[in-house]
Amino acid sequence: ATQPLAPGAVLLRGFARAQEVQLLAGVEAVLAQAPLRHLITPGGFRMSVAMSNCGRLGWVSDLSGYRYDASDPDSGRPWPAMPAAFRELAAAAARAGGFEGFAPDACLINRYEAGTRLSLHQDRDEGNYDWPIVSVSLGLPAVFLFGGPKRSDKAQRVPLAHGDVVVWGGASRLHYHGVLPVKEGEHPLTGACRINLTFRRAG
Ligand code: MD5
Ligand code: FE
Repeated sequence: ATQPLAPGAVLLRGFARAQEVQLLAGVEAVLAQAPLRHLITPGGFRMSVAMSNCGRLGWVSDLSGYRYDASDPDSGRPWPAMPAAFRELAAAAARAGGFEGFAPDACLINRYEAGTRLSLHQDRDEGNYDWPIVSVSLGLPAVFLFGGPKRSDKAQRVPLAHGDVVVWGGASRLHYHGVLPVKEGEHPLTGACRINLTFRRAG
């Protein structure tokens, strides 16, 4: 079922479930080429989320700032190509959310273990905000914090489970958001973690 969360934000419960095996195989293939790592924020803190990327561009952070880069700073090589199952799912979800023709050039892979959190932030390193960000949750559940255009706006708590997809477009595209610490658990496909894929038009 499709559920509007706010103007421009649509929650597609279970939308990715039919592709779970292909998506997780894609994650494994990408991570074999570009392993997960804990990036350092410009302020010098190690992120609790472990990250990697696929597609033409990847999101990276270091002491000099946040940016999208065509190469993996750990290897110097281009990021792995985006698996076909990723591209197809992202385009189908965007279409279901009202965005026809979404062709992401970046996919950030986030891994959350028990206790991992993502503090409140905006995604504003992309070249254009007319395209949505499509977010796919796999494995352990999490509570997503969906705020407003200002950091101080009150945040709604949205539980996200395996297979849920959210299309964040329109007015919600630049809203503050985060993820509460993930609870311990075991998922039959991912084990003790949550994997989130975010598809972006970055360039
Ligand atoms: C996650 N990841 O669950 C989330 C899903 C990130 C990140 O936040 O930056 O890697 S993406 C959620 C998102 C994107 C753009 C806008 C909004 C949410 N929003 O308006 O709430 O790992
Ligand atoms: Fe974000």
